[in-house]
Amino acid sequence: MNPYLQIHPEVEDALNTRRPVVALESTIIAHGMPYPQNVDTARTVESIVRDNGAIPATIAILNGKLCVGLDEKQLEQLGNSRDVWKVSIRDIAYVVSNKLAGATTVAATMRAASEAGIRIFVTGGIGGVHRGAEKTMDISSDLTEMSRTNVAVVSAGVKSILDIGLTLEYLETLGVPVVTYGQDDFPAFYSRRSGFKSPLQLNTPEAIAKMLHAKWSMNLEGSVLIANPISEADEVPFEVMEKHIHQGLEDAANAGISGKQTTPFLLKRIAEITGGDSLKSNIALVKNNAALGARMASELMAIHF
Ligand code: PSU
Ligand code: MN
Repeated sequence: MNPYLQIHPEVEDALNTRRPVVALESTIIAHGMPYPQNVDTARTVESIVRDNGAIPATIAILNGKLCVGLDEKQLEQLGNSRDVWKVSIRDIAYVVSNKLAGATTVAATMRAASEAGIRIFVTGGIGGVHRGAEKTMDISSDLTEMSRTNVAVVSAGVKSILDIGLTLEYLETLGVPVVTYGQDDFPAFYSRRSGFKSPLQLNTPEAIAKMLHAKWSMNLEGSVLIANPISEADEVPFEVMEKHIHQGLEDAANAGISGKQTTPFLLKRIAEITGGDSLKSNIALVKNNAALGARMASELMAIHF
Protein backbone atom coordinates (compact mmCIF):
# COMPACT_ATOMS: atom_id res chain seq x y z
CA MET A 1 0.00 0.00 0.00
CA ASN A 2 1.27 3.47 -0.92
CA PRO A 3 1.65 5.31 2.45
CA TYR A 4 1.09 8.71 0.82
CA LEU A 5 -2.22 7.71 -0.74
CA GLN A 6 -5.37 8.80 1.09
CA ILE A 7 -8.51 7.27 -0.35
CA HIS A 8 -11.81 8.80 0.74
CA PRO A 9 -13.86 6.18 2.67
CA GLU A 10 -16.77 6.31 0.18
CA VAL A 11 -14.38 5.74 -2.74
CA GLU A 12 -12.57 2.98 -0.90
CA ASP A 13 -15.84 1.26 -0.12
CA ALA A 14 -16.93 1.46 -3.76
CA LEU A 15 -13.61 0.01 -4.91
CA ASN A 16 -13.77 -2.80 -2.34
CA THR A 17 -17.32 -3.72 -3.32
CA ARG A 18 -16.52 -3.46 -7.03
CA ARG A 19 -18.79 -0.57 -7.83
CA PRO A 20 -17.85 1.87 -10.64
CA VAL A 21 -15.63 4.83 -9.72
CA VAL A 22 -14.65 7.79 -11.91
CA ALA A 23 -11.53 9.85 -11.22
CA LEU A 24 -11.62 13.64 -11.78
CA GLU A 25 -8.69 16.06 -11.98
CA SER A 26 -8.18 19.26 -10.01
CA THR A 27 -5.97 21.44 -12.22
CA ILE A 28 -9.11 22.27 -14.14
CA ILE A 29 -10.53 23.57 -10.83
CA ALA A 30 -7.50 25.50 -9.58
CA HIS A 31 -5.96 26.66 -12.87
CA GLY A 32 -8.49 26.02 -15.61
CA MET A 33 -11.50 28.08 -14.54
CA PRO A 34 -12.18 31.17 -12.44
CA TYR A 35 -13.77 31.11 -8.97
CA PRO A 36 -16.63 30.46 -8.21
CA GLN A 37 -17.56 28.73 -11.51
CA ASN A 38 -14.70 26.28 -10.91
CA VAL A 39 -16.05 25.00 -7.59
CA ASP A 40 -19.64 24.98 -8.85
CA THR A 41 -18.58 22.97 -11.87
CA ALA A 42 -16.56 20.54 -9.77
CA ARG A 43 -19.60 19.92 -7.56
CA THR A 44 -22.00 19.53 -10.49
CA VAL A 45 -19.64 17.17 -12.29
CA GLU A 46 -19.47 14.98 -9.17
CA SER A 47 -23.26 14.82 -9.03
CA ILE A 48 -23.51 13.97 -12.74
CA VAL A 49 -21.13 11.07 -12.16
CA ARG A 50 -23.43 9.88 -9.35
CA ASP A 51 -26.58 10.31 -11.45
CA ASN A 52 -24.99 8.06 -14.05
CA GLY A 53 -24.26 5.28 -11.60
CA ALA A 54 -20.67 5.82 -10.45
CA ILE A 55 -18.84 7.26 -7.45
CA PRO A 56 -16.72 10.38 -8.16
CA ALA A 57 -13.15 10.66 -6.89
CA THR A 58 -11.65 14.10 -7.40
CA ILE A 59 -7.89 13.92 -6.93
CA ALA A 60 -5.51 16.51 -5.43
CA ILE A 61 -2.56 16.85 -3.05
CA LEU A 62 -3.36 18.18 0.41
CA ASN A 63 -1.53 17.94 3.75
CA GLY A 64 1.21 15.71 2.47
CA LYS A 65 -1.18 13.17 0.94
CA LEU A 66 -2.22 12.21 -2.53
CA CYS A 67 -5.97 12.43 -1.90
CA VAL A 68 -8.35 10.33 -3.96
CA GLY A 69 -11.82 11.70 -3.28
CA LEU A 70 -12.30 15.13 -1.72
CA ASP A 71 -14.91 16.65 0.57
CA GLU A 72 -16.72 19.97 0.07
CA LYS A 73 -14.20 21.95 2.12
CA GLN A 74 -11.26 20.59 0.18
CA LEU A 75 -12.90 21.43 -3.17
CA GLU A 76 -13.50 24.97 -1.96
CA GLN A 77 -9.89 25.28 -0.78
CA LEU A 78 -8.54 24.20 -4.15
CA GLY A 79 -10.83 26.49 -6.08
CA ASN A 80 -10.45 29.57 -3.93
CA SER A 81 -6.81 29.93 -2.94
CA ARG A 82 -3.89 31.40 -4.76
CA ASP A 83 -1.01 29.23 -3.71
CA VAL A 84 -2.12 25.94 -5.22
CA TRP A 85 0.58 24.19 -7.23
CA LYS A 86 -0.11 22.85 -10.67
CA VAL A 87 1.19 19.34 -10.18
CA SER A 88 2.27 17.16 -13.06
CA ILE A 89 4.20 13.91 -12.62
CA ARG A 90 7.54 15.48 -11.77
CA ASP A 91 6.05 17.76 -9.10
CA ILE A 92 4.23 15.10 -7.08
CA ALA A 93 7.02 14.12 -4.68
CA TYR A 94 8.07 17.72 -4.00
CA VAL A 95 4.55 18.94 -3.29
CA VAL A 96 3.68 15.92 -1.11
CA SER A 97 6.89 15.98 0.94
CA ASN A 98 6.65 19.73 1.56
CA LYS A 99 2.97 19.44 2.50
CA LEU A 100 1.93 22.00 -0.12
CA ALA A 101 -1.49 22.22 -1.73
CA GLY A 102 -1.47 20.82 -5.25
CA ALA A 103 -3.96 20.49 -8.09
CA THR A 104 -3.19 17.48 -10.26
CA THR A 105 -2.97 17.58 -14.06
CA VAL A 106 -4.18 14.78 -16.30
CA ALA A 107 -0.84 12.99 -15.93
CA ALA A 108 -0.67 13.22 -12.15
CA THR A 109 -4.37 12.39 -11.73
CA MET A 110 -3.99 9.29 -13.91
CA ARG A 111 -1.09 8.07 -11.81
CA ALA A 112 -2.97 8.59 -8.53
CA ALA A 113 -6.10 6.96 -9.93
CA SER A 114 -4.07 3.97 -11.03
CA GLU A 115 -2.48 3.67 -7.58
CA ALA A 116 -5.98 3.58 -6.09
CA GLY A 117 -7.26 1.03 -8.61
CA ILE A 118 -9.49 3.39 -10.63
CA ARG A 119 -9.60 2.78 -14.39
CA ILE A 120 -11.76 5.60 -15.77
CA PHE A 121 -10.88 9.28 -15.59
CA VAL A 122 -12.90 12.23 -16.84
CA THR A 123 -11.56 15.65 -17.73
CA GLY A 124 -12.19 18.51 -20.17
CA GLY A 125 -9.09 18.56 -22.33
CA ILE A 126 -5.71 16.86 -22.16
CA GLY A 127 -2.35 18.52 -22.60
CA GLY A 128 -0.55 17.74 -25.84
CA VAL A 129 1.95 18.94 -28.39
CA HIS A 130 1.91 22.73 -28.39
CA ARG A 131 1.98 24.77 -31.57
CA GLY A 132 5.61 25.54 -32.31
CA ALA A 133 6.80 22.48 -30.35
CA GLU A 134 9.44 21.83 -33.04
CA LYS A 135 11.21 24.85 -31.51
CA THR A 136 10.03 24.91 -27.88
CA MET A 137 9.85 21.13 -27.24
CA ASP A 138 6.67 21.90 -25.27
CA ILE A 139 4.94 18.53 -25.21
CA SER A 140 2.76 17.79 -22.19
CA SER A 141 3.78 14.92 -19.96
CA ASP A 142 0.09 13.95 -20.11
CA LEU A 143 1.00 12.15 -23.34
CA THR A 144 3.95 10.26 -21.84
CA GLU A 145 1.78 9.22 -18.93
CA MET A 146 -0.90 7.97 -21.30
CA SER A 147 1.65 5.63 -22.82
CA ARG A 148 2.23 3.82 -19.56
CA THR A 149 -0.68 4.04 -17.13
CA ASN A 150 -3.78 1.89 -17.48
CA VAL A 151 -6.42 4.55 -16.99
CA ALA A 152 -8.77 5.58 -19.80
CA VAL A 153 -9.15 9.33 -20.28
CA VAL A 154 -12.44 10.88 -21.40
CA SER A 155 -11.92 14.33 -22.92
CA ALA A 156 -13.62 16.54 -25.50
CA GLY A 157 -10.72 16.06 -27.88
CA VAL A 158 -7.80 18.40 -28.20
CA LYS A 159 -7.98 22.16 -28.03
CA SER A 160 -6.42 24.03 -30.89
CA ILE A 161 -4.20 26.01 -28.51
CA LEU A 162 -2.30 22.78 -29.19
CA ASP A 163 -1.21 21.43 -32.55
CA ILE A 164 -3.98 18.87 -33.05
CA GLY A 165 -2.27 17.03 -35.91
CA LEU A 166 1.05 16.70 -34.08
CA THR A 167 -0.72 15.60 -30.92
CA LEU A 168 -2.46 12.81 -32.83
CA GLU A 169 0.85 11.79 -34.43
CA TYR A 170 2.57 11.72 -31.06
CA LEU A 171 -0.20 9.60 -29.53
CA GLU A 172 0.32 7.14 -32.37
CA THR A 173 4.07 7.04 -31.69
CA LEU A 174 3.34 6.31 -28.03
CA GLY A 175 0.92 3.53 -28.91
CA VAL A 176 -2.11 5.22 -27.38
CA PRO A 177 -5.43 4.37 -29.10
CA VAL A 178 -7.64 7.37 -29.88
CA VAL A 179 -11.37 6.64 -30.00
CA THR A 180 -13.99 9.22 -30.88
CA TYR A 181 -17.42 8.61 -29.47
CA GLY A 182 -20.22 8.59 -32.04
CA GLN A 183 -18.56 10.33 -35.02
CA ASP A 184 -15.55 9.94 -37.30
CA ASP A 185 -14.13 13.46 -37.03
CA PHE A 186 -11.83 14.03 -34.06
CA PRO A 187 -13.33 16.84 -31.93
CA ALA A 188 -11.53 20.09 -31.07
CA PHE A 189 -12.77 20.71 -27.52
CA TYR A 190 -14.90 23.86 -28.03
CA SER A 191 -15.96 22.59 -31.46
CA ARG A 192 -17.39 19.24 -32.56
CA ARG A 193 -15.04 18.96 -35.51
CA SER A 194 -11.31 19.51 -35.94
CA GLY A 195 -11.00 18.48 -39.59
CA PHE A 196 -8.79 15.56 -38.51
CA LYS A 197 -10.23 12.12 -38.96
CA SER A 198 -10.38 10.15 -35.73
CA PRO A 199 -8.12 7.07 -35.81
CA LEU A 200 -10.97 5.00 -34.27
CA GLN A 201 -14.70 5.38 -33.65
CA LEU A 202 -17.00 3.59 -31.17
CA ASN A 203 -20.65 4.36 -30.57
CA THR A 204 -21.59 2.96 -27.17
CA PRO A 205 -20.09 2.97 -23.65
CA GLU A 206 -20.35 -0.82 -23.77
CA ALA A 207 -18.18 -1.06 -26.89
CA ILE A 208 -15.61 1.22 -25.28
CA ALA A 209 -15.59 -0.90 -22.11
CA LYS A 210 -15.06 -4.04 -24.19
CA MET A 211 -12.08 -2.45 -25.91
CA LEU A 212 -10.55 -1.39 -22.58
CA HIS A 213 -11.02 -4.88 -21.21
CA ALA A 214 -9.38 -6.44 -24.26
CA LYS A 215 -6.45 -4.01 -24.15
CA TRP A 216 -5.59 -4.42 -20.51
CA SER A 217 -6.29 -8.16 -20.44
CA MET A 218 -3.60 -8.53 -23.11
CA ASN A 219 -1.15 -6.47 -21.02
CA LEU A 220 -1.16 -3.69 -23.58
CA GLU A 221 -0.12 -1.04 -21.10
CA GLY A 222 -1.33 2.52 -21.22
CA SER A 223 -4.36 4.67 -21.69
CA VAL A 224 -7.04 5.01 -24.32
CA LEU A 225 -8.04 8.54 -25.24
CA ILE A 226 -11.82 8.73 -25.53
CA ALA A 227 -12.78 11.88 -27.41
CA ASN A 228 -16.35 12.92 -26.69
CA PRO A 229 -17.62 15.74 -28.93
CA ILE A 230 -19.25 18.72 -27.23
CA SER A 231 -23.01 18.99 -27.95
CA GLU A 232 -24.12 21.12 -30.88
CA ALA A 233 -25.95 23.50 -28.58
CA ASP A 234 -22.79 24.29 -26.61
CA GLU A 235 -20.11 24.39 -29.29
CA VAL A 236 -18.28 27.39 -30.69
CA PRO A 237 -17.54 26.86 -34.41
CA PHE A 238 -13.93 25.97 -35.20
CA GLU A 239 -13.22 29.04 -37.37
CA VAL A 240 -14.56 31.41 -34.71
CA MET A 241 -12.49 29.75 -31.99
CA GLU A 242 -9.41 29.71 -34.20
CA LYS A 243 -9.43 33.51 -34.40
CA HIS A 244 -9.66 33.89 -30.62
CA ILE A 245 -6.97 31.29 -30.04
CA HIS A 246 -4.60 33.12 -32.38
CA GLN A 247 -5.19 36.27 -30.38
CA GLY A 248 -4.53 34.35 -27.14
CA LEU A 249 -1.30 32.86 -28.49
CA GLU A 250 -0.10 36.27 -29.58
CA ASP A 251 -0.86 37.71 -26.14
CA ALA A 252 0.98 34.82 -24.48
CA ALA A 253 4.05 35.44 -26.63
CA ASN A 254 3.98 39.16 -25.83
CA ALA A 255 3.65 38.45 -22.12
CA GLY A 256 6.62 36.05 -22.26
CA ILE A 257 4.57 33.09 -21.02
CA SER A 258 6.17 29.64 -21.25
CA GLY A 259 6.28 26.20 -19.66
CA LYS A 260 3.57 25.12 -17.23
CA GLN A 261 1.99 28.58 -17.24
CA THR A 262 1.11 28.37 -20.91
CA THR A 263 -2.14 26.39 -20.72
CA PRO A 264 -3.65 28.26 -17.71
CA PHE A 265 -2.74 31.61 -19.31
CA LEU A 266 -4.36 30.72 -22.62
CA LEU A 267 -7.54 29.38 -21.02
CA LYS A 268 -7.95 32.56 -18.99
CA ARG A 269 -7.14 34.85 -21.88
CA ILE A 270 -9.49 33.06 -24.28
CA ALA A 271 -12.31 33.25 -21.72
CA GLU A 272 -11.72 37.03 -21.54
CA ILE A 273 -11.57 37.45 -25.31
CA THR A 274 -14.79 35.49 -25.85
CA GLY A 275 -16.59 37.34 -23.07
CA GLY A 276 -17.10 34.11 -21.15
CA ASP A 277 -18.42 32.03 -24.07
CA SER A 278 -15.42 29.69 -24.04
CA LEU A 279 -15.89 29.15 -20.31
CA LYS A 280 -19.56 28.26 -20.86
CA SER A 281 -18.57 25.70 -23.50
CA ASN A 282 -15.82 24.38 -21.27
CA ILE A 283 -18.26 23.78 -18.40
CA ALA A 284 -20.82 22.12 -20.69
CA LEU A 285 -18.32 19.72 -22.21
CA VAL A 286 -16.93 18.60 -18.87
CA LYS A 287 -20.45 17.73 -17.75
CA ASN A 288 -21.03 15.84 -20.99
CA ASN A 289 -17.81 13.90 -20.42
CA ALA A 290 -18.76 13.07 -16.84
CA ALA A 291 -21.94 11.33 -17.98
CA LEU A 292 -20.09 9.26 -20.59
CA GLY A 293 -17.27 8.37 -18.20
CA ALA A 294 -19.68 7.16 -15.52
CA ARG A 295 -21.52 4.99 -18.05
CA MET A 296 -18.20 3.55 -19.26
CA ALA A 297 -17.17 2.79 -15.69
CA SER A 298 -20.45 0.94 -15.10
CA GLU A 299 -20.03 -1.11 -18.29
CA LEU A 300 -16.45 -1.95 -17.40
CA MET A 301 -17.53 -3.27 -13.99
CA ALA A 302 -20.27 -5.31 -15.67
CA ILE A 303 -17.70 -7.07 -17.85
CA HIS A 304 -15.90 -8.17 -14.66
CA PHE A 305 -12.29 -7.31 -14.18
N1 PSU B 1 -6.79 21.76 -21.00
C1 PSU B 1 -7.93 22.35 -20.57
N2 PSU B 1 -8.09 22.66 -19.28
C2 PSU B 1 -7.13 22.34 -18.37
C3 PSU B 1 -5.94 21.68 -18.81
C4 PSU B 1 -5.81 21.41 -20.13
O1 PSU B 1 -8.80 22.65 -21.37
O2 PSU B 1 -7.31 22.63 -17.19
C5 PSU B 1 -4.92 21.27 -17.80
C6 PSU B 1 -5.02 19.76 -17.53
O3 PSU B 1 -4.86 19.56 -16.15
C7 PSU B 1 -3.85 19.20 -18.29
C8 PSU B 1 -2.85 20.32 -18.13
O4 PSU B 1 -3.37 17.99 -17.76
O5 PSU B 1 -3.61 21.50 -18.29
C9 PSU B 1 -1.74 20.24 -19.13
O6 PSU B 1 -0.75 21.13 -18.77
P1 PSU B 1 0.69 21.08 -19.48
O7 PSU B 1 0.41 21.42 -20.89
O8 PSU B 1 1.50 22.10 -18.74
O9 PSU B 1 1.18 19.68 -19.29
MN1 MN C 1 4.11 22.12 -21.32
